[in-house]
Amino acid sequence: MVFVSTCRSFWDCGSVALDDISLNLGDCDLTAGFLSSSFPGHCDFESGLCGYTQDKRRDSADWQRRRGSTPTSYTGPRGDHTTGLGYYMYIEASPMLPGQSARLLSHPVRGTRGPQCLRFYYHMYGSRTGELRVLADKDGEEELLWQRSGEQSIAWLRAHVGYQSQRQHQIVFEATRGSSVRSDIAIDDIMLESGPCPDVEVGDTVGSSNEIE
Ligand SMILES: [Ca+2]
Ligand SMILES: [Ca+2]
Repeated sequence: MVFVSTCRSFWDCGSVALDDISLNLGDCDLTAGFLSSSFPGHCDFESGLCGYTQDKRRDSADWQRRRGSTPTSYTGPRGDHTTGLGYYMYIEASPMLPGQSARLLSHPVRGTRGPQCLRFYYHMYGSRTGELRVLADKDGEEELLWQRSGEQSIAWLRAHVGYQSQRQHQIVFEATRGSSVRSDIAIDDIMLESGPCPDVEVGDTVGSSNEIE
């Protein structure tokens, strides 16, 4: 780690100071295990599903919790997002048929008048990757909040989803298998907060709602 201070010019060289630097393994927002117990809206899947549940009625498969790579080559992550060594949730495409989906449901979330921000990391790598959708289920009435289709990256990508719901709702992660077994789709480090999504940091090269980690 190198801190570099550069003078703008020979005549314009003010003072620069640094203080209280700390360096931790893992994502800046998240420290594995710690935040999941103290923030109910956050789940890193390290010690379980944090209250997320499988949909048993409106899909044909379940999400699986796993660490390390998925069993199929050329699809799925090599490790989780939190630390690289932890757990994530994913759909295993091999036993599923094309077009079949698995849905993961959050706790009921209270409605608010103001904006809410859902942040999570997703992994969609594989030549025939299907689709990942995020919905807000309000008593069976579903609103599409976010979606991606097809192969996105070999890396974990970040999603910021700002939305508003005055009614109680559940967040639904719905992954649909693509046309081949190379269609594993994974998610990790979900965070749900009240208030608008924070501005994306300087240096984001992919877009306002999508950042390579
Ligand atoms: Ca994790
Ligand atoms: Ca299911």
